[in-house]
Amino acid sequence: MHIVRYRSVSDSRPRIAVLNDGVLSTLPVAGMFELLNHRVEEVERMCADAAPDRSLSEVRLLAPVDGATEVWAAGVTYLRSRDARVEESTLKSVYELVYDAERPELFFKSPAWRVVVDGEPVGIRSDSELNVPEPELALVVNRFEEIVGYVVCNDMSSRSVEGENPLYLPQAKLYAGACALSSGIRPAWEVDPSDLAIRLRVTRDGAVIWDGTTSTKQIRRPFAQLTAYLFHSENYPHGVVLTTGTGLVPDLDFQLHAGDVITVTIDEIGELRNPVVVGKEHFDFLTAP
Ligand code: DO4
Ligand code: MG
Repeated sequence: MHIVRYRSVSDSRPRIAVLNDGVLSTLPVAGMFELLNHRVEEVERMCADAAPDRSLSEVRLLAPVDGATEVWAAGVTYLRSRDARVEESTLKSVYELVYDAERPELFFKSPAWRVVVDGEPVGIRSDSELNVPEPELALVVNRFEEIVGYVVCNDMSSRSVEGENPLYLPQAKLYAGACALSSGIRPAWEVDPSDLAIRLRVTRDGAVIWDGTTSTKQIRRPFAQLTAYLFHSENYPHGVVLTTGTGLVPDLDFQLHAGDVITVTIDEIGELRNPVVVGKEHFDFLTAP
């Protein structure tokens, strides 16, 4: 089962539904933001009570966030991420220190309206030479700091901008098309996230040019520690998505190009596939009325 946002041709207003074997059961909420105002046990009850009302083939799936829900990201939570950043950066010690520190690295990634979904493009900055996808498991957290479910995230990153100076992190991480989420939220009551395979595959002109797999078991920090720091001094009245960091980073000789297709798959959670484009002009659709 997944929880999705969808739009149908007969109704311009996005709706929230449970998706089960190609059948949608619409939920009586105004948006995902309202669902994330409920306790997990209430969300579970609402999902169980929903009645099937349409087929997946009649609708378009949207990004799984809306309202004032924000996407935040944890960084350097896997050894591979620490080592890759030490390799690329002019200031290596910040990454070694944060990997071992009690306080995790957390950064703002995206408001809901900038998030792209499966099938839409992801972006590369036109002033960046070295760019990678970051395949990550993301937590969907309600206003009470409870994990409601999980989605697949691609935390697109400019290695050259971040590598030049860690203070450029917001420019390396927040730009048009940098945050992609899979459309379906896999409910927390249905899955154990402690050892899920995360796979990244990049194809160019139909041929695989990068393929790798890791497991959520390799993460250095408990999810509850990440959410505790996120909620320590801030409130998320419409809930929040927290992506938990990457355990897969290609070597420095790997470069994304326009036209590449990135596929991130997480066992039991879902799949996210996006073509790569360069430049913000490809993302006018995010601001169209
Ligand atoms: O420290 C920079 C960002 C790290 C990150 O996004 C990751 O480890 O996934
Ligand atoms: Mg990341």
